[in-house]
Amino acid sequence: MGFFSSFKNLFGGRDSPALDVKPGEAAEQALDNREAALPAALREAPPKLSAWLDILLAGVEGVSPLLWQRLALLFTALEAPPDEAENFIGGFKRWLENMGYSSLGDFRSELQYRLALALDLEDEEDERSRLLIKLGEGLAKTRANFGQGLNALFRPGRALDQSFWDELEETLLLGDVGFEAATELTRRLRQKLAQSGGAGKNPGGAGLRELLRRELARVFQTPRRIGVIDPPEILLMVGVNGSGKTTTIAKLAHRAIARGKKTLIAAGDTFRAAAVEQLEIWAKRVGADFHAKGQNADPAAVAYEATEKALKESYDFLLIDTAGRLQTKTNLMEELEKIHRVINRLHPGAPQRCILVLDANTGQNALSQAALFKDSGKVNEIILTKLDGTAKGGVALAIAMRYALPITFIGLGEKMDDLRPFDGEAFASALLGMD
Ligand SMILES: Nc1nc2c(ncn2[C@@H]2O[C@H](COP(=O)(O)OP(=O)(O)OP(=O)(O)O)[C@@H](O)[C@H]2O)c(=O)[nH]1
Ligand SMILES: [Mg+2]
Repeated sequence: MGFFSSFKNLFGGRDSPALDVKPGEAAEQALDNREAALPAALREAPPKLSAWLDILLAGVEGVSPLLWQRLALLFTALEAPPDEAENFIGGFKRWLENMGYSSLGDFRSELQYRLALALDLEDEEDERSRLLIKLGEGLAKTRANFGQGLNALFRPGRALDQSFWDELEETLLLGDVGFEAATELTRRLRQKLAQSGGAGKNPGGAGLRELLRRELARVFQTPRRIGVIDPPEILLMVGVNGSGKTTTIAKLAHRAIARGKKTLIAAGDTFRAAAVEQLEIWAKRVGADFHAKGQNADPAAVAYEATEKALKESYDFLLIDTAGRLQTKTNLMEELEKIHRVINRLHPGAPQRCILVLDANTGQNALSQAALFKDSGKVNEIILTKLDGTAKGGVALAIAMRYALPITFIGLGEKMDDLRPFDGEAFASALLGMD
């Protein structure tokens, strides 16, 4: 949707709404004046969702009729169909109630996130800069390891001798990049310098940093995949316990629902009763439908029934949770294989996405988990969680370099809007403190 341009045109083409103000009521008059001035202020603001929100949320302290009025103004200005505004506002109200949030500070970021998704704004520059800020904050610890070492290393005048390359490798290792990736990155950087005819010359701190940034970003380039064609899109979430499968399912469902997708969540982790309950609570919070058979049920049976339901009731999206361990002695990989089989029998080609969730805190251990699941779990995508607050963010490089698996999303916190599409360029910049 040409949101920014349509927004500007709409406001540009209109006069401020006529007001019916009672004379003498100064405070009310001032308020009304402020409301009337909003379209003009929006028109003059930089074409960015965050700038518009600054204006729309002026004077809004929390959940209040004023908030709904301002959001309605945004949708009206866009000439969005009335039910779109109603759905958005209704959905957001329910979410606020469920979360128990009332003050703006608690929900502003979620509001912006939802608007960006509902209005297809994620690729806009605004969203990107928000991601960079978030990434920068999330990767602060990793960067502390990396950045200080690199600053010392990349200081002007430093000779590019063997000790330089050894130190670079060590610095990369400190950021949990792993031995293989650290050696390979150092080799590539050395080669790049040689190719540019400056093998022994130091192009200066910024030049070296930029060369390294490009090499890091290149590691994350994976071939584009064909999108899902045959709905429902079925997604199987796998990974060891505690990696973040259940919360990530909730976050993905939240994103899908914000995009208007009919979403079903299935409780295929039948290992603990609490796992089923936890997922049900999440489903309610994000407004997804839920299918479960309780604790100890056969996970493949849950997956089968959920797929049947999703096909029969025309769901767009089905997310299936799985356990990181099993009650019986059955091998976890055999169990996952069985789940794949039963889903595929009902819906050929599905599950289209088998996502391995890895906790960044586990560092190099995440690599062995990836090896295990990749060989036997039919994984075709990775989500890396808990990148906030870990010093081991460099593990993303090790994973991307070793396995031909795209990292699609990263977890940067526990809130619903803390799951972000992975952007290799942004990640490389954040890692090197170049945002
Ligand atoms: N800080 C942070 N915490 C996260 C993130 N993702 C998940 N968590 C937390 O990690 C913990 C485990 O998450 P779950 O989603 O329950 O993990 P799981 O893989 O389903 O675990 P099992 O069901 O035991 O196998 C929870 O406390 C989450 O809130 C993240 O990106 N950042
Ligand atoms: Mg779980």
